[in-house]
Amino acid sequence: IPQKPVLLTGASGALGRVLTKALGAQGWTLRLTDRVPFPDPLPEGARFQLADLEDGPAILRLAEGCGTILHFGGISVEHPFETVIGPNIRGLYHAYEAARRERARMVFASSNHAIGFHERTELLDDDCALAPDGYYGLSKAYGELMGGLYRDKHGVESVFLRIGSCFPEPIDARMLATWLSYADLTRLITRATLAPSLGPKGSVVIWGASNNSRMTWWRRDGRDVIGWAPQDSADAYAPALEGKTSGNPVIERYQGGGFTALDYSRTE
Ligand code: NAI
Ligand code: 15L
Repeated sequence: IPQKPVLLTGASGALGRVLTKALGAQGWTLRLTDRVPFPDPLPEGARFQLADLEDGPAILRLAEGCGTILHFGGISVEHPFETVIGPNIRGLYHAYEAARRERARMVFASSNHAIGFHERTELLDDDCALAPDGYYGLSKAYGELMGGLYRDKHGVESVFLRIGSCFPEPIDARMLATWLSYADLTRLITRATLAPSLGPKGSVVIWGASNNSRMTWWRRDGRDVIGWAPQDSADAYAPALEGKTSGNPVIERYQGGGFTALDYSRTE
């Protein structure tokens, strides 16, 4: 288990609750925060504090003494620019300032939507071009760039998790490729936190998908550096889900799926 407390932002959200339960059960000392109350019983040794990510001094205080920041808080789906910018840009800056002050490692919940406008026929490595599919994806791409700045200028380590679709189970055909099980997420966060080194660069990108045979879009990443390999698979859901496509050619063309088609006005 980690030697220092671990700060988890977005603790009251779907993945925050999953991680709180799982990491708390492993005996981790968790500092939890969100702008809405934590709805579950707190694991032993965990503390929850309400805070807005836009409140920089509050985030600095929360991170005091922490060795890792699991940054899961923020807007988690596509929204107008003005809605995204506060939580996901200003809030992210506060989280990185806290990591810099504490010399803590950042584990950033990035998203496949940072690269969502790559076509499904492409096979991407971790150094592929960013191709955000909306203002939300753009905020995740900015987060990865900010992590690069804090690495190069201040030596802050980052694990950038380009999470696919992390839900209890896959629910459509796209998720036969993109699904990440909760158990694989938990193991991923454990390795991202405990890995003694992030290699010579000081940061790694990880494609956050389970061991799905339809995941033919994402290839090389830093999983060997942290010692993670997914163990679950969406394959068993294929008979039930392979017909569950959208019928929309834009959605089916791009890796980001539904987000790419929102407010889409290209005509050619
Ligand atoms: P969620 O929306 O359930 O949780 C996000 C949490 O952040 C919420 O509890 C919300 O109250 C909190 N939050 C939002 N703005 C805040 C602010 N200004 N200050 C403090 N807290 C704030 O999302 P979910 O599904 O748990 O995702 C967690 C993270 O993982 C997000 O950053 C999301 O972008 C990322 N992610 C999730 C994926 C998934 O499949 N669930 C896929 C890719 C990325
Ligand atoms: C995300 O980034 C979202 O947070 C999540 O709600 C899903 O939409 C996921 O991507 C996905 O692409 O399935």
